[in-house]
Amino acid sequence: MKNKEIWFIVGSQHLYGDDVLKTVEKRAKEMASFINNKSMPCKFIFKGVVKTSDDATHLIKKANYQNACLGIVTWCHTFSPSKMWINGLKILQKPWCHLVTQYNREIPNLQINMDFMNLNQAAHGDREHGFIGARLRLPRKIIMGHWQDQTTLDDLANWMRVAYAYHVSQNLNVIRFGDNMRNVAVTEGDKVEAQIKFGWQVNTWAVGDLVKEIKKVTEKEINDLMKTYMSLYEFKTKKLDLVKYQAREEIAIKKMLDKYHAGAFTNTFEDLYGIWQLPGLATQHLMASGYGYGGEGDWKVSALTHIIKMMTKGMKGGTSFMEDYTYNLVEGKEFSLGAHMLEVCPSLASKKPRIETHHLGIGMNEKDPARLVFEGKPGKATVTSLVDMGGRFRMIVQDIEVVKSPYSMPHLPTARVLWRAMPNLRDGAKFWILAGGAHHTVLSMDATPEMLRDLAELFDIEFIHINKNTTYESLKAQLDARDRK
Ligand SMILES: [Mn+2]
Repeated sequence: MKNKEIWFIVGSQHLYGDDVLKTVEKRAKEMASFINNKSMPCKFIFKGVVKTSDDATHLIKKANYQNACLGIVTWCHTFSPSKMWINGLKILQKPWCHLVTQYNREIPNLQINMDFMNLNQAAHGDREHGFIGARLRLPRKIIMGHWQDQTTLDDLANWMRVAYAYHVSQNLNVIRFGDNMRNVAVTEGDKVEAQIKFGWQVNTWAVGDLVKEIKKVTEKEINDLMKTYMSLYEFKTKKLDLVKYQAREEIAIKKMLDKYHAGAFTNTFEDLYGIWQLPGLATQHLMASGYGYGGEGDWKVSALTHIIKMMTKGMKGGTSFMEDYTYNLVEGKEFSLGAHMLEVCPSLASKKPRIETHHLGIGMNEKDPARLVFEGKPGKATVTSLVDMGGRFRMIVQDIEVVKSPYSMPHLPTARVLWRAMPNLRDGAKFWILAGGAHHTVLSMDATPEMLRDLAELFDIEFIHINKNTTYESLKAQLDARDRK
């Protein structure tokens, strides 16, 4: 992300004379360098003052074909007649952010005169620019505020992360080891449509291909990875051969992912021929390294886990594949318990995860799979689901608050996260189910609803946000409007 570029393009015109244009350029450079020095996720680079239709088209063409460029930020220091932007914006293939700002923060009471007004007219320049974005029906992020304000900078940083996530998505390969779990509906989907909308190449590899890789892993490779496990996790098992087998699986899966430039994978307990046990610890540690995972062949949630992990890279929270498991319906203590059979990412852990080995009845596990057991750290988070509605995709995001669990659950052999759903469990679960949200989600303590909404807009898919203000009527109206399409 650090090496990618966001291009800052400033709008003006020739009407005001060369002196004004020189000032505009000087200020734009100063603003770009100020923003770039604020440790943004990507480089922020001034690319020019656009004065004509040819200027705009030329720069946007360049932005389209330069791999390092993730997207453009535009701002109109003066009035920049928008007909000159049409041909350029029509061919724009990358994310666009319209930064609504102005150079000065305060109206200079004693100095303000007509010269000042002619130079500093972003307030109406940006409205002209905004109209053409609306008229062209282009997805665009609008950020408003003084360019030195922390809120403006934070908004810009988050949008850069979204632009990076969009780039990651367009280049993502997903490996499916085996098919989806038999008879399950929500993990299905149109893989051709997914490639058109998201860029994902979702393809199958035989479990036998993985078995071949598993056999090739050396003792030295396993011992090296065991050292890493020892440095990160507490060993609560004496069955080291079972932990070593997970290391062997992790190394083999990683080799295949890297060989095919894949960022995400799936498997299913129904198809483990030639493998001793379902990868548990292996999958958990791969997720901690940034790979996406989806259980039971769920390639949509796997791809989304990887994309959200990349979008929030370097942030402090954590992101994981998740599943709604069980409710606590005691009045005043209404919670959802999220977990999976084995595969929850340790980036969510409240303290050092423990490696444990336990019997797993589901699937073809010859021996007890090793897995990381921990409790999730408390804090605000989102759960996100992506479903295929037939001809179109829908992203459903719910605000949640992870809580410190009042239950120690000493016999639960999996990682677990307990949360409060918004607006409350009774309505939150009802709304989620009404919208068709899956039992598999991506839980993120870093991705905000706004980032996810902006990403959905870039993908050109439906977006539903369940939050503290959601009512049955508001949600039903949104869903009905979409289902009528
Ligand atoms: Mn599952």
